[in-house]
Amino acid sequence: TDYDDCWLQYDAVEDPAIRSSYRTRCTHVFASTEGPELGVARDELRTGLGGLLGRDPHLWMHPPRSVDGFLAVGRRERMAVVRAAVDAEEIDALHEEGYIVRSVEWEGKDCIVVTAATDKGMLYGVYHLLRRMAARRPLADVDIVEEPKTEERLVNHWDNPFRASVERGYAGTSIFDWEQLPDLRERYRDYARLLASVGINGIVLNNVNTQKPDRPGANPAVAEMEGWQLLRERNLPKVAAIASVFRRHGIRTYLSVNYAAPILAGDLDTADPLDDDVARWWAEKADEVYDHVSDFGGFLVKADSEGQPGPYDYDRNHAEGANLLGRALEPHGGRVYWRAFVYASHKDRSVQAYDTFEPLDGEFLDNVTVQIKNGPIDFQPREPISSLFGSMPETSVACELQITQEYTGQGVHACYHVPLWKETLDTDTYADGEGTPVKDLLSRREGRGLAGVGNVGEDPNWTGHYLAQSNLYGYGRLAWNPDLDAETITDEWVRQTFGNDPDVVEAVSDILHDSWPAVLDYTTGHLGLMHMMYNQDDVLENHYNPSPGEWPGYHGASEDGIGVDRSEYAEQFHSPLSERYASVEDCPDELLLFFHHLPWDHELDDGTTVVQRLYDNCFEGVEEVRSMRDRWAELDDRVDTARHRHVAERFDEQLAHAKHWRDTMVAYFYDHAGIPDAHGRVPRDD
Ligand code: BDP
Repeated sequence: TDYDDCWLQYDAVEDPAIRSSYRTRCTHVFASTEGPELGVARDELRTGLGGLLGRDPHLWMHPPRSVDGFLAVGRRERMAVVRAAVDAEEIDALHEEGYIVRSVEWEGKDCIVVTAATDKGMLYGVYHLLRRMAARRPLADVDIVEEPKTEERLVNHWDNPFRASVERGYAGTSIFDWEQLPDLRERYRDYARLLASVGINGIVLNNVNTQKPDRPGANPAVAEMEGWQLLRERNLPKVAAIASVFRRHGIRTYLSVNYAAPILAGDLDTADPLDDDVARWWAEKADEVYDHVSDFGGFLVKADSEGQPGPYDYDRNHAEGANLLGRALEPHGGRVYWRAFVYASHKDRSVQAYDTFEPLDGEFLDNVTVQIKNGPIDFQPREPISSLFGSMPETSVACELQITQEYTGQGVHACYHVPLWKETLDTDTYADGEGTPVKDLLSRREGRGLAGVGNVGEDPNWTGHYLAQSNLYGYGRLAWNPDLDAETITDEWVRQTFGNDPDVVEAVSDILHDSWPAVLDYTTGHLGLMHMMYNQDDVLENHYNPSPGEWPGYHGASEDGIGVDRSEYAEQFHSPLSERYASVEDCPDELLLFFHHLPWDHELDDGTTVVQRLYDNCFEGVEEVRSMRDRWAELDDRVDTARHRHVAERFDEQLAHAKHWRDTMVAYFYDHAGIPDAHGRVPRDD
């Protein structure tokens, strides 16, 4: 193909001992052929083993004879070799998406068994095996029993159908060609492979902004291009075609819908959730969708937010709003993802979600999930967790993360989000006393899990920046198991993507782990400031360049100090988080100016003043980028030329842009504080 394989590179094993051990066990493959997911598994084994072993594997319909060993993929009840390796009780106890990968000696042969209770489980097991081989880990005594820790692991793709674009997509145009659909492109399959390989089990195809009233192109002449059009009968075969590809990879398809769809796509004059005609319209629409896509996942809704219609238009609350759709989907086993990102009356947006949703806890139907962004503002480089986590015990909740780098350098800067997400997931909400981290609220219950706003586009490297592939990979792995630590995920990704040269693994891992702190330093000064970036809409660079003067309400800079007093937000947390955030002394530095407005010369723990720390961090951020760039440069003979050059150029651009950020930020701070930098860097002489 003319696009990259990302982490499914399958480079040939060079070490003779490892290669021979792999060849003994995996040259011959006895794999079930039933079920579509097993077809995908066999294809992946053909490609993967072909690459890793340096020769095509032989696929058998029965256990191969006269060989030293083989790989068996199938159900226990169908294969004697699987029965020799796995007890019936083990399978019975296994989660339906779980799997077992185990070595066993069978009739004198060295075998590896991949088995599960479902075909999908076996597909995941095959990906696990290949991942392990890509990292050159031994197979001789392998014994893995794996189950996902979360049920719902979604990518929110944010495609703008018929516009060939992706909202907040920085990787070129859209891969979905809605004009040509239901004709399929090979790329859809490869996208599905990438997602399945990390355990993603749902995809919302289109953007949550299903209608863009205040954006360019939003006039009646282009209404044909609005996302809500996907619900029209004539477009459902297109959705069904995509769904057929994802289904084989264990992924259910969902759509974002417009709350006013009964008016827009139907002929009603209201979308009032308590109106019988409206309820009937949605029920019939759901029937129609399921006629085309029998395992359709459900609807995602952005309501009463940034110009999108919602229940508030009819003086109804968000439970009434969401349950209307829940009832329509319920007979088909579908689910509503209802976003908590509501914009309404509040002056400071941080308190809005809790005020809107917490009082409604217990009123949502079982098949409604409230989808909550990790933080209260909007995917900023760092935010405290949303106060809704741990405040809705009777409601299914999902955590929405941004894989795409909207506020963290877009397709140009390296910014590895896994440590950011880990921070959110590991934060203790104290909802049930100590030891109730966010990740536990998302685990092991139907309707709970993670939703990641995607970063894939038509670019040959899929994500705009080769290093940004790590964010898609890391998101999937964390969604599967939020307990994984960042280092493990990084190591897996680097080995599969750039190979096992220890120097490369170390250097790329270090670069990834240094990248978020660097971005935090030069884009925020690293004390918890929000929205320092350009916010003017309608331009591609929106949220990319510095523009601290634009929305001072979010960061509170004035002559007497900086930061915003968000004590009202702090109060929404359980104790002791609420007290910790409310106290200037106890609030962690990295969130200090999120919660407090402080004088510029307020002294931090180490004796530095606020303004001095901001200066220092902005300067430091640039040096961190320089050091990432230099480390990458040293890999020029270790990474293939095309990828090396691409990333090197991005680092040059990032360095120049980081300086621009630094200079803009420190000048802005100086203008308000009037206090020069202790090291003479601000104000500048020139
Ligand atoms: C903001 C994005 C905007 C999204 C919105 C959302 O700038 O494109 O539509 O969030 O999540 O971050 O709904």
